[in-house]
Amino acid sequence: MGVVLGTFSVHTKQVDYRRRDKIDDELEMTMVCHRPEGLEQLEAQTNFTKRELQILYRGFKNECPSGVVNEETFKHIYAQFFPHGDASTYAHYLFNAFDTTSNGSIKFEEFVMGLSTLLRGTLRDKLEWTFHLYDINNDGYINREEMTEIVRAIYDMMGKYTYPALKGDVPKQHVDAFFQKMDKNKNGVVTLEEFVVACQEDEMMMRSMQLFENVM
Ligand SMILES: [Ca+2]
Ligand SMILES: [Ca+2]
Repeated sequence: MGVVLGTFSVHTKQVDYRRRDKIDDELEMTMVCHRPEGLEQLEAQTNFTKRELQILYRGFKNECPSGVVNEETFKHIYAQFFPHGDASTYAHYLFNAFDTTSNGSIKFEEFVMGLSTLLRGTLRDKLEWTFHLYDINNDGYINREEMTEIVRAIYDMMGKYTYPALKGDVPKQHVDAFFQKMDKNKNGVVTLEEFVVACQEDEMMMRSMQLFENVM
């Protein structure tokens, strides 16, 4: 999660440590001008406080003055964090996972809903979110092609220079290992339940999941 959040944690620190009152005033002004719909409702729907939502909103507006994130912006932000790799494919899938209305842009509301799950959700919530990220065609199953796509995208993002040990056929080995453990009934697809069970019962798998979490 460090990546998307990196941008926002900076703003949080600024608000925490620098001229709090002045920035609070400024924040209030910003909120008056660009108040997202139903902040109270968002507070109820997420695991963030109203103040946290205000701070997140300020960061969001700084990065995306138009009030929505499009895929290009998302890719641009990701590229900065992975200068040695090609993050565009992974950013594409991640964008789709945040864009719950599938209209090609992420509103603040969608952004904080995703963030709330990934940062403050239960383990089950996080695993469900990750499952939907991997289920590219959204049919309720992760098939081998989807898993291959995602693993390859992560490897591309990390880049050959960062991880020189990663070579050509490693993604396939990784996918085979995932599938062997997750596809309990050996029918060639992984359901949400298979995914959750496999992640929870296997410490290695969980560690690997957390590795992936770090790049979200
Ligand atoms: Ca699928
Ligand atoms: Ca299965």
